Amino acid sequence: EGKTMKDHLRFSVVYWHTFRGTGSDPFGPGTAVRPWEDGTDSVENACNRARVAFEFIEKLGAPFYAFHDRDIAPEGASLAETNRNLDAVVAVLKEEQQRTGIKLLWGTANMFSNPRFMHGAATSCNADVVAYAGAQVKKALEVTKELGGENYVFWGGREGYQNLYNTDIRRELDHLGSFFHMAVDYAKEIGFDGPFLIEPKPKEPTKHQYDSDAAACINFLRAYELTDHFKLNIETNHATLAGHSMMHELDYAGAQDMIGSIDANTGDMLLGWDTDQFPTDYYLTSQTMLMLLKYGGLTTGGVNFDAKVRRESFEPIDLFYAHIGGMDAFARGLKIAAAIRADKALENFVSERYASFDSGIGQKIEQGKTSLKELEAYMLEKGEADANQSGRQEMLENVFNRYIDRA
Ligand code: GLO
Ligand code: NI
Ligand code: NI
Ligand code: NI
Repeated sequence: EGKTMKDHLRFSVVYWHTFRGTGSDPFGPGTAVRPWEDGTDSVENACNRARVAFEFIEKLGAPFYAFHDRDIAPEGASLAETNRNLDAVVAVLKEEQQRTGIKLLWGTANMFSNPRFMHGAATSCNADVVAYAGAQVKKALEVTKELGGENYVFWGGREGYQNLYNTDIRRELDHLGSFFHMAVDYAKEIGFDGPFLIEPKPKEPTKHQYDSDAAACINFLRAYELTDHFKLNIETNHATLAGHSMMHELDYAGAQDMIGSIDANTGDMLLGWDTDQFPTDYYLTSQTMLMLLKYGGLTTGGVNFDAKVRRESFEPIDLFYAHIGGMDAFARGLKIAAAIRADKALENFVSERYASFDSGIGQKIEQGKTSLKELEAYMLEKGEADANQSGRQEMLENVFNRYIDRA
């Protein structure tokens, strides 16, 4: 398709797990060895961390990175001070981007860690929290624009509910819809023209997240007339938490032209939460790349490693091993997916399987040019023998295995 492997594998390193991750888990505090931290939450430390981050990304050879506003700079005593802190670190990031050529895949606002967001951000029951969230997104958009970010992401954070007895869903969804419209308007005003991406995720941190999966997000975007400005950022571990596969989420979104970018990681069959492990499974990376290729590949999006190393093995060198393992798994997955596509193996299954739509009544159905009356007349006249059998199904998993073995 005239694209190189690099065009398809726009790898991106996340600031939060990689440079801010402490190795903590629900049962204990951090264990990570982080020589770049001086133990303070100062702007100076943040600027130094930014330089170390770029040294890491540069050595890794990844073309992109992604951050939340609060990953890169400490919060101050007031919004104004917080914004000044951000500006100071952004100046360093900008220098480092220019020095290395590394680019910002996307920026986003962390509207879930600070206790003020306990009941959500745009869907909070407190209007002042919604206002604060608005101010935060305004600044995060400015910073993303300043750094040439190619997309801007909204993961729902705490946009959801714990309890229906005290929640007005209709109002909260309306607030979220108008919040996104304000973001679209402001992006236009400052000339930020990258796509906005919603990142679907169910179950955490609220019991029910409004953006639970691709289908829920797409429905929301249509209902609030936002589809011109938004696509999705699809994360593997979120797909599985929603009871789907990554392949399902990508295919469902792709069929509606809604794939924007991916957060690449993997869940663990034995663990029930967003464990954010680095992807190493060729089946998974092949299936992911197969779906991305099917829908034309990534354009502004990337393969963003929203992943962390496990608690028991967190030294700086592990960050290299983990990313390199993930990159290799995706490169191999891309080769396998490309081989499957070159053979048109799956397309052939699909065209054979739907052959009855190529002519006659099938064509009419496909083109929406028939009616229930006509379908009944057709059936009565033809007889239902063909309707009583739907043909042999191939063992497709076996087909997939053939390519995994070959590549
Ligand atoms: C959490 C999400 C989160 C987002 C990030 C950017 O489970 O994966 O890390 O990717 O906030 O939107
Ligand atoms: Ni993510
Ligand atoms: Ni996640
Ligand atoms: Ni995650």
